[in-house]
Amino acid sequence: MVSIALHDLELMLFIRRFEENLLQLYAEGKIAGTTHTCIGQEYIPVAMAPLLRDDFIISNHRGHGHYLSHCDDAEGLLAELMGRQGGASGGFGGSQHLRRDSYISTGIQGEGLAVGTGVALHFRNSGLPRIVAVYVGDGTWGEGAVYEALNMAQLWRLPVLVLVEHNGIAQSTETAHQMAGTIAGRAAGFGITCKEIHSTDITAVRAEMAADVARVRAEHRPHVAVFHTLRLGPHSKGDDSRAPAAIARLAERDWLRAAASNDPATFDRLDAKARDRVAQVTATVSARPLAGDAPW
Ligand SMILES: Cc1ncc(C[n+]2csc(CCOP(=O)(O)OP(=O)(O)O)c2C)c(N)n1
Repeated sequence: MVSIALHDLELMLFIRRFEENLLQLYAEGKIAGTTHTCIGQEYIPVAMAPLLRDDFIISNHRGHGHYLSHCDDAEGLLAELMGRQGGASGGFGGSQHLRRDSYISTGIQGEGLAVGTGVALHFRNSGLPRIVAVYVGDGTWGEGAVYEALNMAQLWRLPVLVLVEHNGIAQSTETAHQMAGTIAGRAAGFGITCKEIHSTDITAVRAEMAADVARVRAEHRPHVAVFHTLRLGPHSKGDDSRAPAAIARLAERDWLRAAASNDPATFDRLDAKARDRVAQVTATVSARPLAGDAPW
């Protein structure tokens, strides 16, 4: 039995239906470029967003759920993806490059941690009580920039919270085939604390994270949280290299299944609401003019 606040379930369902709709729009040729959906992982940013309201968020290539959770700007996101006016990055950044006042994303693996360490240095030097939360995948721990950033963050006592969405696969390579040791062990090499979170119950995840976020803020030091999660969609649009049976096994742990069986009536009501909102956002954005020529 899981207990999910209605607003959390509503947002998680909205992200799920929003991204399913994106895959459909790609299939229909209404979106160009690329997209990486976070289907199965939605509960992580929805759990984190209320803990990080006044902080700085750095996202990655799989960032729609992060953006919708932290920025609440579905029209800006879809307009960005469809190259329409009102897009988060003026219609020129696309899926992987979104920008708001205290939010940026990058498709370059590892870049987020390097940039985030610099932003955290600024916060510390300015005496601001803000922290930087950086979302990374487990496969990104193969990038050297991650270790340079962790080293400086720990040495300089910077408030960097690393949120690792450990879905066990990077594009088509299983983590077990490319990672020696563990993320926790690597963090420990720098003297950085690390917590592993196995639950997909949003309420439990948020409760687990609250004290760690407060400590990063109060003590000015980095911390790594590893969310053992599941990627249920393809890496990008239609490039899933896994056997259907393996994906079906993963889907048994989908938070959505637990929520649906927990309280079917509430689930159906909120799911219908999410689907309606997606249809409405799509209609609004589709009617907008194209963003126009790039300014460069
Ligand atoms: C520096 C760099 N190298 C390669 C890529 C191509 N690429 C995009 S996503 C990805 C896999 C990322 O895996 P992981 O960090 O585990 O995140 P996930 O996709 O599982 O969320 C790769 C290799 C890239 N974006 N940046």
